[in-house]
Amino acid sequence: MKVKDTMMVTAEVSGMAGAANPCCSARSSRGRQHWSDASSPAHRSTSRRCMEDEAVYIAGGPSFVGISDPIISLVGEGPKRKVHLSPFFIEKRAVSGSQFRSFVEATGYVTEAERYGWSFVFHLLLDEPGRHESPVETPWWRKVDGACWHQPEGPGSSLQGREDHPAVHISWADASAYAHWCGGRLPTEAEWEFAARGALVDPRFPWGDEEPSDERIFCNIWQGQFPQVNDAVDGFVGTAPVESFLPNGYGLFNMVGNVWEWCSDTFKIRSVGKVARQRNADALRYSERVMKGGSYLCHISYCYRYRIAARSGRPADTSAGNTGFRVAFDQRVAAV
Ligand SMILES: [Ca+2]
Ligand SMILES: [Cu+2]
Repeated sequence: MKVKDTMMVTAEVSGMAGAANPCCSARSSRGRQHWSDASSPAHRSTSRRCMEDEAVYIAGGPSFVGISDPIISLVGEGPKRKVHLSPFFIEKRAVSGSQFRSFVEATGYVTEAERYGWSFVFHLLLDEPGRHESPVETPWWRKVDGACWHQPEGPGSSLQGREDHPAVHISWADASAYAHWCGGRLPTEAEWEFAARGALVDPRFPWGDEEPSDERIFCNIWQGQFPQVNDAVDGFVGTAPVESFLPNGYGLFNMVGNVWEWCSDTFKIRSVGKVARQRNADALRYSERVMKGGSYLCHISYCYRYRIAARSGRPADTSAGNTGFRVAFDQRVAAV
């Protein structure tokens, strides 16, 4: 299918010293404006594949979302607001490539990256990055034909040897379809934050307040000079297995770093400022959804988004090599 490419990229302006602070997540809107029919008939499958022990019970109760002193402004980290959460379950790990393969094999689901015929791949992961187009404002992304969940760097690549890494090049609709198939749904942003805190009172990170360093490694982010030199002191230039590093207090792995995780919420900034209103208008226009957790491309100097309160809004049909998801459930789903 020939797809009208409406790839567009915007930089988000940060409140950090007034410097531009674009997000490491890719941004695309590929012409699709309607989402209710985005999933294939697989969406309606009643197959239940999620193992009972893959999700943990979260009691919920009085909680909050956001922070009162946003570090990156104009993306809606604040204000801190009270919420009340019903009990829910959330998976310990992001959905892996092999789990996503089971879904595709059972249902024949075709992802949006496959339907559109391309997805974004980080330039250092490509043998010949110069062969591919890049968005002007985020030149580290390359638009790679054929890149999708089962060939993350495009034709010639595969999941071999990294089946336990998170499924990537997953759009919001793809993630939602998988979640419904296994009897769940995407978590809300408030649920995601509650889960990420791991029973700590109000930590910056899932492990507490300690900033990661080359000596103290808690998650898969960027080390070195973004976007050209990744020292990979944490062991990973790209994705890490879904069960890497220590889990948080609830037993959840990689809530920050590794891959961005889609949430169910539509993206909105709670502010009446002019810039926020413009941003919200764009978000509405492009059916943007919330992503949480940052990715293997985050770095404090550039994209300080491996914090629990950090967020990003992206058009729902965006897919990239650093975007995945995990599933939440309202009730325990028995393994089949
Ligand atoms: Ca890394
Ligand atoms: Cu980032």
